[in-house]
Amino acid sequence: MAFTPTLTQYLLGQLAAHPDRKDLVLIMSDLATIGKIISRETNRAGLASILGAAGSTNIQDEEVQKLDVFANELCKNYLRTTGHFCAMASEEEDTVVDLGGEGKGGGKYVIAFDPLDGSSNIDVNVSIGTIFSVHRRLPDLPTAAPEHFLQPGKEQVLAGYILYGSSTVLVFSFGNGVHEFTLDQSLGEFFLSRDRMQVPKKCKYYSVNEANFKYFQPRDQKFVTYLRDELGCGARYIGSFAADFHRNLITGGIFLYPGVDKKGTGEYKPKLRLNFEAKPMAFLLAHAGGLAMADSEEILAIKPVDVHQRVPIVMGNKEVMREYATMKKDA
Ligand code: AHM
Ligand code: MG
Repeated sequence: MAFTPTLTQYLLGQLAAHPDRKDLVLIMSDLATIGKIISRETNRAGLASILGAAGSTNIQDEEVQKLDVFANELCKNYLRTTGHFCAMASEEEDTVVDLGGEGKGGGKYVIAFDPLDGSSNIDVNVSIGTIFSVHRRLPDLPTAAPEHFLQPGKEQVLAGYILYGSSTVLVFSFGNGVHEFTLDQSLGEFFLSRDRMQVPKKCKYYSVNEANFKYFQPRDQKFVTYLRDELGCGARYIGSFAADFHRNLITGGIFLYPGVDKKGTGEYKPKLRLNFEAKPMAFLLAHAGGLAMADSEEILAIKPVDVHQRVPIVMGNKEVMREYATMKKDA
């Protein structure tokens, strides 16, 4: 019987090789525990009747689902006990949350969460995910200062997601390789399933809500047409970013959520959030040989101006992304 390393073994190996990474190793272990709890709740959500809307809206006027509330409260309350974080920002929180880590002798980091991404898919048994992004706390600022979350993505020290799909998988990077661990539910342990992930050379799929095609800028329309008609990519779109990202990371593909102008005002509005969705995925992609852009900028280079800022996203295979950059210049 062959064994692959458990997450614990992998993290202990990281600790031995990089003693300076001790805090991050402990943080990753805490995040894995959070993932196990959300995975359990997701699996029994129907039974526990916690599916459906909680009856409130978040700061972006989207309906909050009960599982979103659960996941958000869990992230907040669990991480508060660890002492590693001074603050958390969440897609589900209007303002930055003070996690009080400073008083526990630490609080050197801040974390941004999309506690349950793809929430429109909860009630229909389609994959959802938890996305996280960790930065060092900035010096000389109060614990819950928004400025901690206005750092560009290239400053992330840890990013990843937990995807609750046919299996629960954890994908993360400290900035030296992207790794996937799969949860054995019966043992409650994550096992290494893909080491040092790299986006395959071939761009197999394009993933976009094509119903929005007519509302895209001409250059985004041109790129989608190129992917479909010239590169011959197949179409795959789940509508859960973590799930769409994960598939494309494994199979090769381009994910797009460009700005849309539904009112004909000439303003192309993005949907996905820089801190909670774009930055962490761009970090993983960069360490897996891909590239993520927001219009003409690399996502990792963008310094957020607002904690809840949204950005257009085009990301995936580097060679194909280079074509996108060229198209933009010509547009
Ligand atoms: P959410 O974080 O509120 O769940 O919204 C984000 C989701 C992403 O997971 C997904 O890529 C996108 O919204 C789907 O949007 P659409 O339904 O417009 O295609
Ligand atoms: Mg969400």
